[in-house]
Amino acid sequence: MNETYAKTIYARYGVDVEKAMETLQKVPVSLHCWQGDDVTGFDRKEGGPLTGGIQATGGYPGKARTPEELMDDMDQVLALCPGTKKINLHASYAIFTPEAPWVDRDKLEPKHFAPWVAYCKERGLGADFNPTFFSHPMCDPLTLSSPREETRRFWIDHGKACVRIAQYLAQELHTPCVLNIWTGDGFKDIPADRLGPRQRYKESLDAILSEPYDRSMVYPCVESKVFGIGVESYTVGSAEFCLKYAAQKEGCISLMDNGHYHPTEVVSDKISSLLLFDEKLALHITRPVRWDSDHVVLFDDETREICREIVRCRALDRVFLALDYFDASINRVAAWVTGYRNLQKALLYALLQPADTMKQLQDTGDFTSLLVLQEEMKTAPFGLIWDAYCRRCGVPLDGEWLPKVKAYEAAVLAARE
Ligand code: RNT
Ligand code: ZN
Repeated sequence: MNETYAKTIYARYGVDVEKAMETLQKVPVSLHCWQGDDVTGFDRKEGGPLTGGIQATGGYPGKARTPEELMDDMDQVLALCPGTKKINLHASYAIFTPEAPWVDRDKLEPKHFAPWVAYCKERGLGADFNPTFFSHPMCDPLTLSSPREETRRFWIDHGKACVRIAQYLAQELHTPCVLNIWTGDGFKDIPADRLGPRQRYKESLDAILSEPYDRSMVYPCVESKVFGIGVESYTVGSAEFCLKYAAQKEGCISLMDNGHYHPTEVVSDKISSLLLFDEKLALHITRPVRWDSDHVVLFDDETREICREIVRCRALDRVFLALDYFDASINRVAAWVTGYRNLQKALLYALLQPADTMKQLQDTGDFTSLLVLQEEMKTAPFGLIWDAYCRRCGVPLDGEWLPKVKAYEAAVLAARE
């Protein structure tokens, strides 16, 4: 009844609600495994700090300590989120077993991810992959751009191992695998040589990507950044470096993380330019608060605008969408679910805009009508359609999922130290 009424309102603006829901249900969104354990991973028995200029702040209890716990937590999240899911793994989440004992990152093999493949197969998920160029003794602190040959060799070998693992994930799961390369390489203070590290980074990337892979199944990308904690003055993999690297490297695409730009720069304005020149584009959806703080993704203006750009460019099948945040100050499962559902909301919101009408108003110079229409769409009965979408996907509605997370917290998370 309510849903029917909501649909008539959208129909007034020429929006086909059924079609929007049907489209969204098929768009893959990658769930980042690292929200569940504050980017710790399983390959550092001795512990050690999170490095690379990123930080997970907060000490909320219940952090996942083992692969089993992380998988259990991810199951909770998957059950509470609508849409087509992939999972996003970092190399540091390799699972060591008697059949696949511990090796250092330069020697990782597909078998160290066999339990993740089993996990994905049981749930019909695809997987994306990331080499881990941080939180490791071989960061000197540079990695792929280090002047030390031995350091670069180690990390190039790590990168190549990850190409092979990405190929394995794609093959086993019959789903394309995004292989995202990000390093925190850079300097705290003003460098004496900006070119040298970038030249070495380029050569290291070339060496990694000389490893053979199937171009239709593995999508390597380079993620740029403006600065990190302790790396305030110079980032090797800057925006220009990554854009130019991807532009000239066959098969390599750009990844934009919306926490990685100057504070008034927005990724929503960059998407159309990249899509004009590149077939594919990858995004990390996050929320920067004053800096690259990786707060939980909200249903906020910029998240909506990013999604509207993708929809308006008719590029839902050309953009790889992944979440990237880590909040250790609240229930981690709730943090995951909130961000995932918010990205779904933003995508649905975008699909419910009368994009063609708006474009026509712009092209005919009727900016008055455009402004009015844009404002009216903000209060269209979106919540009712969101409910309908959740029902259609068989997941709880808003107001229904948090009690489930709280129950899981009481029964499972609270028992973890
Ligand atoms: C860091 C980058 C990077 C990481 C993950 C863990 O600033 O955003 O994507 O967050 O690889
Ligand atoms: Zn990122």
